[in-house]
Amino acid sequence: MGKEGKRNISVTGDISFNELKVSEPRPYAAGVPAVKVALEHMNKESGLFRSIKTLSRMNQKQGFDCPGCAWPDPDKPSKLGEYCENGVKAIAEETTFERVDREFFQKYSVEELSTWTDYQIGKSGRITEPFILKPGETHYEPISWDKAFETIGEHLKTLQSPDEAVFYTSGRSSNEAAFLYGLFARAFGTNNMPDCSNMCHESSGVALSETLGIGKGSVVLEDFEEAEVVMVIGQNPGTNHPRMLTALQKCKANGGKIITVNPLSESGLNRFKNPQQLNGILGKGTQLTDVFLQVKINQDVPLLKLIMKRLYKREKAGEKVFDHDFIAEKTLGFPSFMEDLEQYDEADLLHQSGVNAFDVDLAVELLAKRSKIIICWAMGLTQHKNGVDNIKECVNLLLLKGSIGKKGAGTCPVRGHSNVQGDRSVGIMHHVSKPLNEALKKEFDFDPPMHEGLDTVHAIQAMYEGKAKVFVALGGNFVSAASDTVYTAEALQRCNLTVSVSTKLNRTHLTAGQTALILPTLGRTEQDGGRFVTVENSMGKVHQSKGRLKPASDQLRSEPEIVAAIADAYFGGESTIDWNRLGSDYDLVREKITSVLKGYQDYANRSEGSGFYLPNNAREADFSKLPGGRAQFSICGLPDIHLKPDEFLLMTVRSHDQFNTTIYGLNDRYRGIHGERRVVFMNPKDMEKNGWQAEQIVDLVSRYNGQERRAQNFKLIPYNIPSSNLCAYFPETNILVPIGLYADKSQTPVSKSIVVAVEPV
Ligand SMILES: Nc1nc2c(c(=O)[nH]1)N[C@H]1C(S)=C(S)[C@@H](COP(=O)(O)OP(=O)(O)OC[C@H]3O[C@@H](n4cnc5c(=O)[nH]c(N)nc54)[C@H](O)[C@@H]3O)O[C@H]1N2
Ligand SMILES: Nc1nc2c(c(=O)[nH]1)N[C@H]1C(S)=C(S)[C@@H](COP(=O)(O)OP(=O)(O)OC[C@H]3O[C@@H](n4cnc5c(=O)[nH]c(N)nc54)[C@H](O)[C@@H]3O)O[C@H]1N2
Ligand SMILES: [Mo]
Repeated sequence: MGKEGKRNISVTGDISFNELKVSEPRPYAAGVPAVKVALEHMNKESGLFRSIKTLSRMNQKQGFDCPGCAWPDPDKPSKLGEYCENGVKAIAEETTFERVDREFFQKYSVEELSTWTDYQIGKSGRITEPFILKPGETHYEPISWDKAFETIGEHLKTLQSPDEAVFYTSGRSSNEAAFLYGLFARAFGTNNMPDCSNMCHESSGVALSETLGIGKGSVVLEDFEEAEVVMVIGQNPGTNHPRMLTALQKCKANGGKIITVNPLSESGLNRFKNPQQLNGILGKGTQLTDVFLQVKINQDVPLLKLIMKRLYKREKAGEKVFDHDFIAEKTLGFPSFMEDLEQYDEADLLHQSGVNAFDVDLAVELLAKRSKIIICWAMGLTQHKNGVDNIKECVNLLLLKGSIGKKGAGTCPVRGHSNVQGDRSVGIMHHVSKPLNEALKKEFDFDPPMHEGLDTVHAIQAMYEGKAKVFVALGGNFVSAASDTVYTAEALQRCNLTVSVSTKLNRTHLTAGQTALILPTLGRTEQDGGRFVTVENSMGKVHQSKGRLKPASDQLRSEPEIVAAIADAYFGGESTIDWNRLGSDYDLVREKITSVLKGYQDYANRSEGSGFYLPNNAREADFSKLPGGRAQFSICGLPDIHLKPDEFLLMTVRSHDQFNTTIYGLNDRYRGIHGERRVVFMNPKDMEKNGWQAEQIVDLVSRYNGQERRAQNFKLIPYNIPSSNLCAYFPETNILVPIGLYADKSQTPVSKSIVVAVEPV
């Protein structure tokens, strides 16, 4: 323990090296190795018999929703079970035999645990009962559920204003838990509801709402079978949404073409060997990408402008390239958009994008002749200063081609967490929604707060400045996921109380407030007293999820129960809402959701089986709520990135062996990295120019606004990446992302464009 009773917590853990082995990147994704690796993970964590039983229920009707990504399930799932290697790893993590129990916390202090790597922390297992870390104490100790809720209630009551509390949500919570949580925050009196979307697809939400009138994508899974062209921009589905490869494979089988835009040639977008097909196991698999545009980091806007200019050139030459009927009937702003586009110089755009002119022509050729176009994207577009513009530029292209609101075409922001979209739909947001507030008032008879709350970045700043004092997290690992790790850790440690509703131990439990509580909850795979919950996938379909396994401990409570008990402890019976009943009766929660929100009628019945779609105006090409009743063209400027000669632009990505801050293992098989995470990918010419060697040890240093931030100990890996660009894994590099640097309008930290210097040690 340090001076003044402050705990001496490491925010990075051990940064020494393991045993790095480098091989050539894989030429294909999945195939037999995927099956093998998946089964190894399951067997190691939770035994083979239990694994097979679990997997057979995953993503099936009557089964549970995979706790991995939000990619939708087909209506007719495979008899083998509908899952991928990384879904299996997610299950293995949750069903592990390891336990974080009384003995564990007696043995290890929080200071000692903080010196472990994230990998070691995560592997310590499932939390078995509620624990408290008291002011000045070094070890967590058990606490009863009642006492834990009482402690939270007391802290909340001592606040000067409800806005001194922050209620964070990660995207694994069910609709039922999230609805209750949002209801409680508002009844308590604040809109301080930052959520993981703020760091994820917020830029998509903002851009799509402003241009198409809905913050979600417009396509459904079947659209991939009809699409003539799918563009995959800034996304690595082979690792992060492996089941999407099956959809791309179907698209190709029907004659569709795939254009990939990425600084890296990701294996998953090259050749795909579907492990659920004989040809995938024995044969060569399917070549997915037809045209690969190796764009420089954050140069997608110049590239898209170049593509649109070249399409326009063909249009002017007499070809029918644009959909003029659609443009005239359904859109606003076309003339000024074209006028703006005219002013850019093609050679400049080409140079800035870093892409080969020949490849651009190939892409233009594919796009010119086809109109059923889907654009898919993820973090490669959203996590930049101009993240919102990146997406608006994609929308511009789709509008020119009339590729919205018809079969086989549309927007496809590929969501991250399995229920991140559902949490938003049922009310987790820091913005004020007037219709929602009015409906809540009518249904529950209280006045929801009408002022904006704090998003992730601003919640951290408020905690740092002492303006927010209680932090509650429904899932997630806030300190490791958010930007500027040292600053964020300090912000949390300045709180009077931090509360984590969690399945497994993580670093946020260690960067604790003066008092900290860990409330252990059920995972997706686990039985919840015969009840089911509901979730919404990336394409807006709501369906049931029901766990089947015996819970990791008989002391675990469900998220809705925990949220309701916190509310009850705070209100002490003086509320217009019957919290205890809502916490136990999920049907009642669903009835309330139906009364308060549109699109959930006959909720429980319709969510059975493959579920039901929520209303989606863009899918219907209905833009009546937008200015002029039309979809909007947007004028987007070029990205404002200017590197000095010794500077690089760093993107922070996921390895093949992690789910966000949960580290499954130390390999990134597709990129040829084994046994180590502290690596940074660099163009061989940049290495040569600086006289640096492969596997040389360097620090990455950000000097944003004259303030130094340093990530120590990385090994340089020569890699096929554009010059002056770098790539390393998150969360090890979050320490470099300045808290004050985030996307315009969406406030998403710029995790994909961090200006750094590379310093050999
Ligand atoms: N197994 C597994 N599945 C996951 C997750 C996980 O951690 N593990 N995380 C889940 C979550 S929450 C999310 S949000 C998604 C994330 O899914 P992705 O967005 O696919 O995840 P990232 O690893 O961040 O990959 C970003 C991709 O964008 C590229 N990229 C980076 N910068 C740029 C750029 O400026 N332009 C372009 N065109 N490309 C760029 C990178 O090279 C990389 O291929 O996955 C979800 N699914
Ligand atoms: N540098 C950098 N930073 C990033 C990103 C990036 O690309 N680069 N990506 C960002 C993105 S896209 C996202 S979404 C965020 C993710 O941010 P978070 O959602 O906050 O982080 P996760 O790592 O997904 O959270 C993992 C923890 O969730 C808990 N957990 C798991 N399952 C459950 C459950 O069923 N219930 C409950 N209550 N808890 C559970 C476990 O305790 C586990 O330790 O990170 C962001 N941070
Ligand atoms: Mo995400």
